[in-house]
Amino acid sequence: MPAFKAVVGFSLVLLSVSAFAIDREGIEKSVKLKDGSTVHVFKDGKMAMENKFGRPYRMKSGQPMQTADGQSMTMKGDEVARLSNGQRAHMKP
Ligand SMILES: [Cu+2]
Repeated sequence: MPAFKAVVGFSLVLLSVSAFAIDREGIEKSVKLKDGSTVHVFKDGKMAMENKFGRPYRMKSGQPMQTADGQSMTMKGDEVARLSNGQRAHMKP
C-alpha cells in the first residue's frame, strides 16, 4: 500500500515541522547565520535571535552578524521576549 505509506509519511513530516516551528506571527523572514543560529526579522524590521538548538537568546542591537551565505547583517532591536512568547504559546498542548 504505497499510497497509505505516503500519507503517513507526510503527516509525520507535518507533525515534526509544527513541533519545532516558532509561532510565525509577525515574523517576516528568518535567516540562517554562519554559526548555525537563526535571526528572525519581524514585520517592523526588529529582530530576534534563535540559537542552533532552537532557543531564543539575546543579542545587542547594532551587533554585526554573518549570514550562512556570507552576507553581513546588523542586529536591530532585541525581540527575544516576543520570540520566546511565540514559542511558549506554540508548545501549549
Ligand atoms: Cu542578531
